[in-house]
Amino acid sequence: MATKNALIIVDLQEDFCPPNGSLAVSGGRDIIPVVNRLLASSDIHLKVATKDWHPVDHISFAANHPPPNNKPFESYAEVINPYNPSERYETRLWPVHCVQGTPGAELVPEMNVRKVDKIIEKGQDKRVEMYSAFKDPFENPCVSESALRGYLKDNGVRKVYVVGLAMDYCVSATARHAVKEGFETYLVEDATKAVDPGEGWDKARAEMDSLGVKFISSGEILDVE
Ligand code: VGL
Ligand code: ZN
Repeated sequence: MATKNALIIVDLQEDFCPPNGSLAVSGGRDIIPVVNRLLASSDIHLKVATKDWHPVDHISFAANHPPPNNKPFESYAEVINPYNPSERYETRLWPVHCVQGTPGAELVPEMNVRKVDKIIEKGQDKRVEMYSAFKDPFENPCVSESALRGYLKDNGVRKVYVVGLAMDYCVSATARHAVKEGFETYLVEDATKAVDPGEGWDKARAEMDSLGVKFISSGEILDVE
């Protein structure tokens, strides 16, 4: 049997999209038609959508930190791994976004969700940021792991196409993680947008490249049909 592949649609949710998203990524809505074409492709065997799914007291929300270092997009906070207190890192603070059960956490309604085989939630543990849709942090001791790795492995997937929002945060972390987990990993460049489209895009692309993520356009995938 030919190698099984999967589409991973990262966080294509209202809060990451204009016009009303609290953490709207510029052009975020424009990728939806491209994602729908990929969802319709019979050359992609398994389709997964992830949802950023935070409790209201999540550590990544600027509003949950004391002033003056609590400005969304600008401030950073120190995060301590609860299982390994010597492991500390700076993490960027965001507007309140994708709170469980709120309209901002909904998948965008234009996406053809009937073609999605599995929805995977991430970022539920208030103590850690979770950009990667696999787990966080990557190295053990892990604080938060989603069902993604098991779902892909159980279904015999070897190759993944990563799309969604935002390219320089959750998409990049998910693609890098996928490589580490042994998947042949492609970023579909016309099906993603960055929070910081200039420098942020370039830096994330270089990071993914150095770890072995490959780059492709949706046309190259859909052409083979
Ligand atoms: C994301 C910032 C905070 C993302 C999630 O989906 O890229 N970015 N939470
Ligand atoms: Zn988030």
